[in-house]
Amino acid sequence: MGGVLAALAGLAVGSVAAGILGTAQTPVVAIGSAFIDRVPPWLKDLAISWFGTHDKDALRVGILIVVAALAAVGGILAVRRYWAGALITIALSGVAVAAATTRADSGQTGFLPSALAGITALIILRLFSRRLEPLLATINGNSADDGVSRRGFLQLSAGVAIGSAAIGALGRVVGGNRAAVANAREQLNLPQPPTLAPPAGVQAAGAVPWATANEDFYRIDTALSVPQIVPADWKLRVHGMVDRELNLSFDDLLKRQVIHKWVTLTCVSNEVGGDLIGNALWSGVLLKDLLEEAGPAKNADAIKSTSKDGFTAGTPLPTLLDDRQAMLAFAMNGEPLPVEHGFPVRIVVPGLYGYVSATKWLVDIEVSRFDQFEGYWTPRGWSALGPIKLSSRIDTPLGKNVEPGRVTVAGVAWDQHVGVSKVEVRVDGGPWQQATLAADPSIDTWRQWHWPWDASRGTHVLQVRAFDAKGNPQVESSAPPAPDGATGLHTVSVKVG
Ligand SMILES: Nc1nc2c(c(=O)[nH]1)N[C@H]1C(S)=C(S)[C@@H](COP(=O)(O)O)O[C@H]1N2
Ligand SMILES: [Mo]
Repeated sequence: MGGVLAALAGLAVGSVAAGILGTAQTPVVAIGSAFIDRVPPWLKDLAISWFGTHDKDALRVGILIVVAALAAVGGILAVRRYWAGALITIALSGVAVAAATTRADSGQTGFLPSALAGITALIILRLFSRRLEPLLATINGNSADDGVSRRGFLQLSAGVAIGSAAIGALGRVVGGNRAAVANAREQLNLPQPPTLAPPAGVQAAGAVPWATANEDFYRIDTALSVPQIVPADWKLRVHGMVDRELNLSFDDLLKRQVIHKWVTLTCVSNEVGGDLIGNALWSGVLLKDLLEEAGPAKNADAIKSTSKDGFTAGTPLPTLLDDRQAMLAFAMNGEPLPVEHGFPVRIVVPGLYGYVSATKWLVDIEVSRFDQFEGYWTPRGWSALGPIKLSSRIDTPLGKNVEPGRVTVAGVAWDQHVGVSKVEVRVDGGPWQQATLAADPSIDTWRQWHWPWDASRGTHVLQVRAFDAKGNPQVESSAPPAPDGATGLHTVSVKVG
């Protein structure tokens, strides 16, 4: 109890210190971020499949439970031997300090919140063990004032609990960066796309809409605490193997020619049939223009883009210079980028998985060569290059009670920057039947499809496959997401009647 309260007080002080210093490195964030940087890919995939996009909440809770358990042990030890409890406290905060100093975004003061948390916990643990000494003596029959010392222990507990809560509340106030960013985002007046209207799509009940709303857009990143950047403070440096280094402010960006383009983003971790994919109207400036202004060296073949929190992606230079209109995006569906989706500026490259291209909270672009660096995920077991694979998904009818008769089967198929030419569906392993494709503004988005099914009573297996623009069918053999994207046919079982 004393140990847990000491840890709580320490964590509260750590959060306030982080707020005051303007660093994201609270002790929990420091440990969590360092943990995320080191987890093996299979564990990351497991976390995503168990907790979906709540994987980070799960990690936070997990860390708190482990810290509380260790702190409780420390508290129990400290009753007999203060130094034994103190050792656990020092070890815990030591881990947090070490974690904080290894983070790219921690700056020079990133370790301070964790250090202060440790010192606070040590002091409070000492107070508890002082209070408990007389109490122990009473239990052992050496003293008579047990009422007094018991009261003293409870008073101290209440005091520490209330103090921690108050400090925690204060932490929320001084952590005002979040509010400042939210406010600046509200105030932004960005160039609007001519129309937000998506092309007429498939209207079947249960069909996933062609355009994904910002609130529904999947989120994947390594950021335990979302980087908070005020546009006025945003700077982008374009450097490396270039003729001229560029330094751009957010205003500089807005002065350039703005483009608006529908692009379907996909995560390499998306399982067959998964939902780590979304389609949005992005607004921003062409990377091609910027890079040509900087003048990439003839022998450069990649850019290394870096986020505020140290994530990096390696993207092939040709995909940024060809006609696919790779961009520095600042708006999503007519709104400034949501903070979790990279505010104020991110990269969007049609045709490449997010991990090799879609850097959020972008701050740096280095023109380079693939033999000179590795993006964040490459040394973690993922392929250096990440072109999106042709795939398709059934969205309806799923897990519903289906009546016999005419049923609309519908879904999406995608092969960004190649294009989808045909989608087929089959029932119970029977002949493949051609589905109808919805209109499509370009080859850089997914395509909706639908197929009328005369469903008979019983349990049936539906499968879908797509063909690319050149007529190549989707790969049917099953492969997991690692190292370069899942393959296989989406197969669902439907109960009719
Ligand atoms: N800064 C940063 N950018 C990032 C990532 C990240 O971890 N950090 N993850 C990438 C991955 S793996 C994907 S799939 C996309 C997801 O973008 P979204 O969260 O906006 O859907 O962002 C990419 N950009
Ligand atoms: Mo991803």
